[in-house]
Amino acid sequence: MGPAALRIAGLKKKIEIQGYKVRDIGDLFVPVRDSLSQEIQDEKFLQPLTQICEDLCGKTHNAVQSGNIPLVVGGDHSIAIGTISGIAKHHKEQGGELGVVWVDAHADINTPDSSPSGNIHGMPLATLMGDGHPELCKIGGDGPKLKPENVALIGIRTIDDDEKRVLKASGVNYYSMRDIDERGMFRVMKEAIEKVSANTKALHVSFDIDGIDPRYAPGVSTPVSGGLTLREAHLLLEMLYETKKLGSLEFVELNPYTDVGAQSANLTVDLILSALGKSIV
Ligand code: 4U7
Ligand code: MN
Ligand code: MN
Ligand code: MN
Repeated sequence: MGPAALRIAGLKKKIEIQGYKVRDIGDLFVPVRDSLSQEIQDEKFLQPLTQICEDLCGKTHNAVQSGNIPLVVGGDHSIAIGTISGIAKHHKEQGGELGVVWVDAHADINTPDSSPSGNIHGMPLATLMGDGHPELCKIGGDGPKLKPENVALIGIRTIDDDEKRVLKASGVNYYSMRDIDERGMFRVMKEAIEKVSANTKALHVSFDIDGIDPRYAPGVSTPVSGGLTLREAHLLLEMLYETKKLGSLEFVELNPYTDVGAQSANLTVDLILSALGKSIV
């Protein structure tokens, strides 16, 4: 439902007004959840998610290879496995690495062993660094897609007990809400950008809408209070645009069913515009 709400909010038109040529390639094939067997549901949709991510990987790979900027919208954050595998594959073919800024209330770095829920949307970051379900880890080729030092997690404020250990041992750069409270978004982002740019050819942003405080973005499935303000979220994306290295974007976890009117959908469109260079003056 997320992508449908963004289309109704005028996403394509608004990006075009900013001077881009936009092609909407439509929705990926996603089977209707309730039509799937009990066995597949018990496996937390691992098999359909693998197919969706393989499809998506091919599409983002094509997009970056042909010089386009893929903008992926969702939907469940599991899709980041497909999105990033395709983009990282392209940079590997060019002998370079991808840097990622991951905005989220959660750390999304659970492994199948550490996860309390088994839900794959809590595991994409670990999967992309090579620790996850084998069928997901091999999408876009064997081996890890991201190096931990090229990743920065921003806005985290709820992490499972075992996941904390995984996060600390991972080598990923992370900035919790506490860090943003203390240092402000500007200084946090300056440092995060320095870290993820140092050894990379291009940057990608994986933006989970639940990173924003639910008073601004209620339309998510797993709201956590104490999140980013509207302006903090815009500043983060404005700064990423200004690096001139942002080559791909993903905005996920928008859930129109829990939205208040179209508040979160409209806000997501505005955030995407900031990431694509819209400035106040
Ligand atoms: B999202 C969780 F247990 N950590 O792994 C898990 F709290 O993509 C939540 O960031 C994951 O929205 C949230 O299931 C995934 C849980
Ligand atoms: Mn989800
Ligand atoms: Mn989240
Ligand atoms: Mn997430």
